[in-house]
Amino acid sequence: MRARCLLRDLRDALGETAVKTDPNEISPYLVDWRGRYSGTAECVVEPRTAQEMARVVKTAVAHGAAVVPQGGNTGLVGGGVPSNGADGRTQVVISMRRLNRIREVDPLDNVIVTEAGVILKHAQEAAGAMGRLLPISLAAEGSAQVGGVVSTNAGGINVLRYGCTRDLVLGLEVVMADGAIWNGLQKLRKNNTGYDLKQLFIGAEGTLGIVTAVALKLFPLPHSHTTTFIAVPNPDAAVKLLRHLQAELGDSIVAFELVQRACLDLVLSSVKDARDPLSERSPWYVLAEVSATMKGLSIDDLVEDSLASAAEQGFVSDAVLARSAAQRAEFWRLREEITDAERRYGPSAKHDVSIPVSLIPEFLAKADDAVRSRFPEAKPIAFGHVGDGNIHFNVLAPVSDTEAIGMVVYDLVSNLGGSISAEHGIGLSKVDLLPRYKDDISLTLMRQLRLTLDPLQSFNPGKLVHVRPLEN
Ligand code: 2HG
Ligand code: ZN
Repeated sequence: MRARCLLRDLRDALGETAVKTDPNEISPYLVDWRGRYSGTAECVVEPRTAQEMARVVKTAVAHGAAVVPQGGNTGLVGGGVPSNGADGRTQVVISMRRLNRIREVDPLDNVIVTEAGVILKHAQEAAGAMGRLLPISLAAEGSAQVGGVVSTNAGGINVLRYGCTRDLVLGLEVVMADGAIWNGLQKLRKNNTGYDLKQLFIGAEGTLGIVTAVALKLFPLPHSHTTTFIAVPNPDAAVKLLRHLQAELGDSIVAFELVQRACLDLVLSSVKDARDPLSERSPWYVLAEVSATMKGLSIDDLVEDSLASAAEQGFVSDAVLARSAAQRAEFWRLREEITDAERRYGPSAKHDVSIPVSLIPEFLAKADDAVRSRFPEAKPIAFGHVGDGNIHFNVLAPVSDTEAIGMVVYDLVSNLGGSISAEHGIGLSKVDLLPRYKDDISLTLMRQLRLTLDPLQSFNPGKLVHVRPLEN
């Protein structure tokens, strides 16, 4: 009876077609793309404006239902799908799909304002059409949406040069738990009038409010790129190579990705037409991208000279520069296909961790040893954004071993002063682990914030942080 009223009120608020209940139609919204997390929902709603979003929230709250905002459903921690453990409450999935207007691209203020459901790639293209760069870039950018990028504080490949999403957001529009629309969509680079409220919602995984629009910083488009696929003997050499290149080329190094040979093998064996760019096998590789924002610079020559001197010092065993846009795309495809190739191979335990860059070699050696000795069948494969200390230490292993492997890896990360989530977030996958690795004062503050901004716990229940400490 209650659910029928909820549906009727949602339809009154949004119109018939924007409230979906057909099981076939809504089933893709109830499970994450890896098939690891799923739950049930009364319906999927598709608001088209912030005002409609406010109506959805008010209606759901009035019925005691919970709302689960969902963007492109490309997340890796189960943050965007309904949970099974929402205390038996009715859940409404909010698809951001139709909230998809680019409101403004302003090349003078270097700002783009997009709604939350805009696909990241479309936002990049809109900025590019005005001669500007939106630097947030990740493998899932063809389906990830801006609202999800903000709500997970996504990282990606360009963090080394441009920072993560948190550093790139100038303003937000957010629907609060009481249905109020907070217009914090400012374009200012400086605003020292108290708490930086937008930061609360960035990386909050939809637990404090629902982001409906975002103002993001834009940058000059680079005039040229040099992309190079480099064989390195070990991770220690990769870190030394990074510092060597930075000393010579400064912050023109945009991306610096580490790839273990096992990742390349996975991609080569499952991606059509993929081929090894180098003739000899190497245990580790770096994919680096250097870009020049100044006109007329021949960076290929500078990069070649720097790689030659790095080779003399033993940091590089071989390297090849992309000689065309197609080859550049090919190098990046080898890196970006790792996640899909890993999924095709079978189940894996994912560890999206952050470590001080200097400790990455120690972490990789210790984690590899610890996992292989305790789980002889498991196969660690490591890759990631070594330039900013973010390693994806994934382990091909049965789902039943995921938790135990996680404990081994995360304890090591914690002992090295790292974080159990660098860029993917907490979602459902790490919500029970967070109290083990985060200090009590932080947890208390997070709970207080959550209860203050969403007293009835209507936003994305069961994700990110439990509002009450877990019983031991
Ligand atoms: C990447 O860096 C993504 O490609 C996905 O963050 C990482 O699949 C993963 O674990
Ligand atoms: Zn990543």
